Amino acid sequence: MAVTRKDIATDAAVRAKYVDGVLRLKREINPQSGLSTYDALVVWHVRAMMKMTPPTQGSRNAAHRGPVFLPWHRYLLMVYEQQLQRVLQDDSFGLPYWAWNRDGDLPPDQQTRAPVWSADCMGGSGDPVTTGPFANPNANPDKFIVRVETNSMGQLVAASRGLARNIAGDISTLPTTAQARAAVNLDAYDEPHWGVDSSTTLRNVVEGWQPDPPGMHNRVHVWIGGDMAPASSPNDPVFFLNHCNVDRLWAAWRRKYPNARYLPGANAPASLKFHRLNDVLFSVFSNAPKVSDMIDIADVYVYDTLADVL
Ligand SMILES: [Cu+2]
Repeated sequence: MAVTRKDIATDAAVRAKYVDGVLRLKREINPQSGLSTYDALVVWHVRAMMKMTPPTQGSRNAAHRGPVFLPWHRYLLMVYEQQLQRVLQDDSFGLPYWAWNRDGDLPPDQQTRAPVWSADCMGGSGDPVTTGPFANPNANPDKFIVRVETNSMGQLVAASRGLARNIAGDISTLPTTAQARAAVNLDAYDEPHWGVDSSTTLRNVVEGWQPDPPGMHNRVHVWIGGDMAPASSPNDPVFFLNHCNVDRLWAAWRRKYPNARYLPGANAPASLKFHRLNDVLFSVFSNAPKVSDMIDIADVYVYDTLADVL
């Protein structure tokens, strides 16, 4: 039975469950690594970002700046959703999304005060964040502590501090619904040179490299700032809500263009390793699926609505 993924801004029950699930995954410490189940996902994301794909496209990595951006993050979210279901003991729990495109339609000063930033949801801005369930760990009984981060070389290092955000500090507005619809309206999934060049394809535009960078997904990361900026960005639980909306755009595109194909295909050159249709997704865990396993997921989850972005 497929679960339904809902809008965190409008569903108070799913909001409370998501926060509870995050805190449970943060508390669940693996005695060998000293890291929590939640933190292991942060490590996985950093490792994927450090995994460059050979030999000439040095900027493309095993999860970003190329075609696999959407399927790889879909898999990360599916693993995360399964872990949340386990700790919540609720097989019907669907990972919520944050429809940042709807907040992006608001005047700039209202975007920072949208429901997702309320004290019973993600909380607010600051270094450390001072309101909400992930606020200042010294004053908060749940002690939401950032335990891993990346240094200036992009390498993983240990940390012990509160979560940081700098909302609307570097850029004043979120992407809009009109921009999201324009992305979903593009009929090509991706195209040569499969990177962050001038291509206006679904993947390149949704990731945020075109037409006015930073756009879409990238713009959401920059707008929130703080821990959402570096490779360790899954440290902020809002990371997954952002990516769930990104995934929703892909689902909308599949609805609009049911016959459009994922590209590149299985026979593309080895320089596109990790990004081809039959490549195994990069993972630090065993039994990772292939890109092709991420295309049809309607038996795993559905979105409550795609109408706003179609
Ligand atoms: Cu990512």
